[in-house]
Amino acid sequence: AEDGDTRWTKSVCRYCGTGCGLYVGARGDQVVAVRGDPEDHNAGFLCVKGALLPQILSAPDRLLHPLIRKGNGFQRASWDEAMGLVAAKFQEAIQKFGPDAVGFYGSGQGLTEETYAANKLFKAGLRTNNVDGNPRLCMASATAGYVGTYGKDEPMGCYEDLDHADVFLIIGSNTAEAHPVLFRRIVRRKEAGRNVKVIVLDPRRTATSRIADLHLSFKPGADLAILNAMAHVLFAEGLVDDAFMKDQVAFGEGAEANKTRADYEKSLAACTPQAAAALAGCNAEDIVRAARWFGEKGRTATSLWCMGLNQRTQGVWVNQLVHNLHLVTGKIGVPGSTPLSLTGQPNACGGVRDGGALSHLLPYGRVVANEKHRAEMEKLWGVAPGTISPKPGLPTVDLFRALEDGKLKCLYVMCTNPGQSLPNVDRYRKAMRREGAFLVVTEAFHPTRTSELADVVLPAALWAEKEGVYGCTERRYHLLERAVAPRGEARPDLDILCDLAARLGHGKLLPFKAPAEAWTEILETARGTAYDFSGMTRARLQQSHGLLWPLPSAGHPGTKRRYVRGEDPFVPADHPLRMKFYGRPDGRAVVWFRPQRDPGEVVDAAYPLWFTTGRVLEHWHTGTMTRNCRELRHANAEALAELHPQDAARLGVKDGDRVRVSSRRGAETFRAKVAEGARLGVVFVQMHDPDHLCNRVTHDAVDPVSRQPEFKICAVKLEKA
Ligand code: MGD
Ligand code: SF4
Repeated sequence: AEDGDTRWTKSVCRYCGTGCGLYVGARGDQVVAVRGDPEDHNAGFLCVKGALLPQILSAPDRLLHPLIRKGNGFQRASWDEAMGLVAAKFQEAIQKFGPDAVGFYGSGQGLTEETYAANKLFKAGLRTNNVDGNPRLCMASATAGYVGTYGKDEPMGCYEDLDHADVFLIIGSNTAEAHPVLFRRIVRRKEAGRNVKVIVLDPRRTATSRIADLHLSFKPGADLAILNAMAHVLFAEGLVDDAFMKDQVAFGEGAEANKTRADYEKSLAACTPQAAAALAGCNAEDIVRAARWFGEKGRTATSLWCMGLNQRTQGVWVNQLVHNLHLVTGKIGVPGSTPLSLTGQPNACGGVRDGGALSHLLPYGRVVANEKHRAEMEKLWGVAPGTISPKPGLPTVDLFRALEDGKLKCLYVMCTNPGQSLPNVDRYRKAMRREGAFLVVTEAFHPTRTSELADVVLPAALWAEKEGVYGCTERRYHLLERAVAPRGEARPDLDILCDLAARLGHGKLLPFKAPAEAWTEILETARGTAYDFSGMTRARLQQSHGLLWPLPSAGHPGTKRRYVRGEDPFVPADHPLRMKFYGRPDGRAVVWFRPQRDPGEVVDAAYPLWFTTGRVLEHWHTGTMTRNCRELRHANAEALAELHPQDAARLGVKDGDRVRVSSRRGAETFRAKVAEGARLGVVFVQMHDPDHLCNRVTHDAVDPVSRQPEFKICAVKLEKA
């Protein structure tokens, strides 16, 4: 639409997994404004990051042409020269060492078409499953939690559930800062004055806990005990739904869902609130109160969680313990009652999880290890039977360890900044610069903490400079339309991948002249799966303000609540029960007994403080974009080490002092912030500052199932620097 000299195109915010719809206003080749889409789920609202998006496109450190490393610096190169070098290196590595000598590391911020193309090129063309991405650092535990409990990934609920919830259980999520527009919706619900209760489980007092009716602070890692104790209270006080459990739920322990309700109750017997409180350093009465509010009959309950649960060596288990609360109370699949994992990134769901762009996955619920799934994808991708390797590839931390030990020779990094965002980052920064390793980075900015390590840096078109699909937390897919031309010589990642495919002799696999052509192919790969959105044509996406799958035919309106009779097209209208968990063969969801376990590292005499990391309102991830916005940079300039006043007094540290935080892996210096909200014994640092890398300190231990690293917990000491 035109408005004076300003053209408005429909798009989505570049940042968090809330996925706010917006319009981009451009004049000539400049984006001059954004405004929230009043017809989208965000009702026209944007947070401060979204509102300041226009500044990032014209930032002074935009990369405008390809670069090739020369010694310790870089030289400008032509696209042909740079792509020729990349293709030659990849070809040489595959010829000499086989397909698994190369890999791809992508992002929950790439467009769906881009991630799809990379996945197809590497798995069906180059024949390696070494395709992983930053959703491994972000949502892998949520994914494995859903798959273990319901048989399929992705939440069953939707944002509208927030408008109907009587109780919010917010655990391991600082929603107010990380998902501000969703937080606004929770606040609005609370202010509507229907005795809405907000329970926040978080070791720190945060901007989110400010609205809590009950803030339960606890020792990092002790939340498994608390959630089991809540389940204990629900059974002890008869706050469970017997009929729902009898008809819709199975019980399990370990890997098998072969237990009974009686077995489960027996396992819970020792999980008393008193035992949990003693372990967690909180009040037993608070656990009881939280369980009573959650379980109260006739009231709805929604739980929300994010990295505080996912970035853990017990990430999958603790996810499943949240699902348990909903399944034993039957508070699921009705407006206002749902477990809803908040997604970190704007397209971790749509592009990577749904699109199957992790090392063990294939598109739309298929897995590498399943012969039938491989055969289906080989047919859809038009490659010979047996082309896709049956061996799952390397998940993120292992991928970078393979770069370290020389097994991986070439890595293509797209739309992510692992030189800052990996845990124990100095180890992997060294691996990226190892003699003999070849690192390609496609980036919109330079230098970043990864591009500075690369052999070739390729300039990528950014956000409104290209077109494609994003899929956010609630299974809502949106089309982002191109508003302006890319800066300088930058190209959309899809173009770059198609160019690379052609140079590697796989042009036929990626013949796409435009993203819409890739989308048409993607619809076919989703058809007939539990993700089916084959009715979501480009034209419908253009006309809509986001559509929720399943959406299996052109006329289908989309699905707000999955697995629910009368809403989900895959649950027969005459199904005798109100829900059908069709992801599992018996149609039942599983309540898993998962006992408390310690995190990967615990405090001791040498490293007596807990260390935890996360996001702040003003910044996005590694800061490449938001630190290019003047107002955001000024509002929150630098990562500070936040600590409790008593810890500060004991260590002789005052506000603003320089302190050195060290763990068994590495150390970094920060200025101290003595914060009332900090928990005694816990230090918090934001992850966004490229000049103060908290990941020098974090732990690269991973969850045994999801392989997601434990960014949220490790042991440190703190001294005045
Ligand atoms: P981003 O800053 O999002 O961080 O970490 P990263 O993904 O590494 O990196 C995206 C990069 O893509 C930016 O450098 C940006 O400039 C570039 N870019 C933007 N648009 C485009 C594009 O269209 N194409 C290309 N090619 N590049 C583009 C995030 C990661 O960090 C994640 S997902 C999580 S959940 C983890 N969280 C976390 C934490 O909580 N604590 C600590 N300590 N570390 C963490 N690391 C993880
Ligand atoms: Fe963007 Fe998230 Fe803010 Fe919405 S809440 S405007 S998606 S950063």
